[in-house]
Amino acid sequence: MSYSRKPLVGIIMGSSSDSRIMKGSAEILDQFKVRHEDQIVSAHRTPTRLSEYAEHAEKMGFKVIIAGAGGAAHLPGMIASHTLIPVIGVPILVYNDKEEKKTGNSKFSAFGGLDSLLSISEMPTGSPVVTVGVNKSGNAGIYATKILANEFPELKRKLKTHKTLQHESVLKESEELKKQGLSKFVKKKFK
Ligand code: RP5
Repeated sequence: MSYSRKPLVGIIMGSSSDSRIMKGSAEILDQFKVRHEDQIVSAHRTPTRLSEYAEHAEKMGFKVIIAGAGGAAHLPGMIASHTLIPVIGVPILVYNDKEEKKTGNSKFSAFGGLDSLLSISEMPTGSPVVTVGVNKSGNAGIYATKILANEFPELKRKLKTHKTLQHESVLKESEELKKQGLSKFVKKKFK
């Protein structure tokens, strides 16, 4: 079976407010041509959907779930407790875009994303969620691809190329930095 024939990754988020951060996962998976299905499942507002979604994910044959949430982020942990599918949690810092639309003020998590990070990573023994850094949804996409690469050798090859490109881009930037000197480099790059 090819990894691009049907969705192998389920991306879920607690609110549409999380979508601009969570799109980072989708972009990486698209880059690797890994199909994904994206949904909103709120642990607090739609609690019964949690178990329904877990059943759906198993029926669909997802191999990984990427779950993002902000604040008291229960979604990744609760989904993990409902399924054997590995869950990657994305703690989200900026949230409540809806508030921003209404009032012009964006509402940030009171503890700068640490609330969400700890809620997701500090799962009790026996129900783990692998957690990426705050807002680092792209890393969740890469990690999901790495899990799939155990089964699909072509993805392993693509990940190797991805690593090589990263290496080359650092070397290229370092060459420019060396040639131009630090002051010129910063002026040019961040003007
Ligand atoms: C969490 O509450 C969501 O994951 C989101 O990060 C946060 C705020 O959601 P909204 O009030 O903007 O819908 O459950």
